[in-house]
Amino acid sequence: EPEAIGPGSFVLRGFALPYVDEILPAVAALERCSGFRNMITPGGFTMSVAMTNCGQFGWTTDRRGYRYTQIDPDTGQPWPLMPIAFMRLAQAAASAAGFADFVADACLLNRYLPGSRLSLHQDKNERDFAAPIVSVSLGMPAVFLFGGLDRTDKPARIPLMHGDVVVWGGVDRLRYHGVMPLKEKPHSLLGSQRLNLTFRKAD
Ligand code: MD5
Ligand code: FE
Repeated sequence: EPEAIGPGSFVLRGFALPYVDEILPAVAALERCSGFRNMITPGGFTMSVAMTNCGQFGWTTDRRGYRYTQIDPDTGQPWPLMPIAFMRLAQAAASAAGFADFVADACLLNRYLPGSRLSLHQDKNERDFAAPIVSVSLGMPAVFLFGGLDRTDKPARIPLMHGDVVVWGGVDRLRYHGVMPLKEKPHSLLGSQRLNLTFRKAD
């Protein structure tokens, strides 16, 4: 029962729930190698969302710009391997939304605390926009802002809850989007945080 929110975008409510017991220990393990950090934007602002990555490529930002790297700049080591359960979840969700054979080579992990937000932006550092992006929401609920291809298009507000998965593809892949400041409504399993896993084909 994928719920279409755009011509190429689908919400799969609760799709990640059967994976949560595998995902949380895997996040705990990978963050011991590459910890969550608040990255700096090219404009000099510290992001309120804390990020890390796993997989062959990881998304980073600093004063020099946004890019994908194979090495974690904080450790000088490769990003942690993508856990098998992550790969299975991303592929199954993409397939349920009609995107066959999705193989992610990058997983960005976003940790939101109360007040953390993501301002309107496009995801365009990937080489190939034909592949979808699969996004998994865990923990506290958030209001997702789903805009248009023009920054000034008024965004729709989409509530995303623990276990929800969104697949963004086709003509929606380059739409502006963001996340409203996180409200504190503690989650039974994750406490006062929201964790978002974003699977991409970066290369
Ligand atoms: C989040 N993260 O909830 C979101 C989920 C990011 C980011 O936006 O860049 O880390 S991914 C949402 C997304 C990806 C690609 C396209 C669109 C939305 N879209 O067309 O709306 O932390
Ligand atoms: Fe994004």
